[in-house]
Amino acid sequence: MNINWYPGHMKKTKESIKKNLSLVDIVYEIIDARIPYSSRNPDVDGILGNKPRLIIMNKSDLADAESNKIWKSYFEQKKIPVVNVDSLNNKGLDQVINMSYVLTEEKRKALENRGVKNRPIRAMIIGIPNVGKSTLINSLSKRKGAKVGNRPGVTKANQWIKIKGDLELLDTPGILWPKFEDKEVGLNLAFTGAIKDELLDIESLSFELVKRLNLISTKFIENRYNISVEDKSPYDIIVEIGTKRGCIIRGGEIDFNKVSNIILDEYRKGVIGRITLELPN
Ligand SMILES: Nc1nc2c(ncn2[C@@H]2O[C@H](COP(=O)(O)OP(=O)(O)OP(=O)(O)O)[C@@H](O)[C@H]2O)c(=O)[nH]1
Ligand SMILES: [Mg+2]
Repeated sequence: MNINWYPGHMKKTKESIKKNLSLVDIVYEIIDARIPYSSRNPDVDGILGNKPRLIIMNKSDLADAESNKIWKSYFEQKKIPVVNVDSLNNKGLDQVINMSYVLTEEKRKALENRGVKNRPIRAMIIGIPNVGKSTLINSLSKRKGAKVGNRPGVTKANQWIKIKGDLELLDTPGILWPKFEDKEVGLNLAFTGAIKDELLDIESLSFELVKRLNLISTKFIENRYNISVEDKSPYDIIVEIGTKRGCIIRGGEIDFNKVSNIILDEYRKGVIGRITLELPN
């Protein structure tokens, strides 16, 4: 889903998230492990205030394992709790549950002191489009099951889902706007599929991706497409990949649209490799 964000829209979103914030004990801020900086909403700290928060680096399976560790310690140094998750394959979910208990200890104690016993921890997910909010909700709820239904006294529209460890999760995630000001960030979002391929046309985007991948390591393109990239421009490389993959139109010309889609698609699916696009400064 792609959303055009306008100031009015952003304000509304912020308000509705703040309203939901008052219903939960902890927030899961979900980001893309391949672009942990670019996939964070720029205003998230202000929106969350002092609410306990857990950063979920989702799609960790698509990101480089060593870079996952680097980012994890980066956030930990900033005293922001973080877990690596692959919500497509249910990896890291137990850590999410355990950390939820740890991070809400104060709140649980306060409730107990007021005589409220065994009240489930309530959580909600927030994140920019396409980071995996729905997939995470599904994988967390699969383990425990059914919807709780409308809770009396709580806004009708809010459905709660029981998840493992007697937690409850708000079934509607907060969809936040991405950063838009920075060109590099825009490219990262487009490479990973977080925004529609409209920032650049698909052909320019694949050129930029080939350039970027080769900057990280030439082995990715070389191994995947079985070609040498030495002394070749992105244009030459794409022509070679296109030829190999039979992306040819009448007259023997390269079908740049087709080959560009192949390259982008293969990066996004992780078949070119587990590649993290940015590291902490
Ligand atoms: N490899 C991998 N793919 C994932 C993971 N989580 C989500 N995906 C994929 O990422 C894409 C987007 O996932 P969604 O759960 O729809 O993302 P969303 O945040 O709900 O997206 P919007 O509702 O559009 O904002 C889907 O193709 C998922 O299969 C993950 O941990 N690993
Ligand atoms: Mg969704």
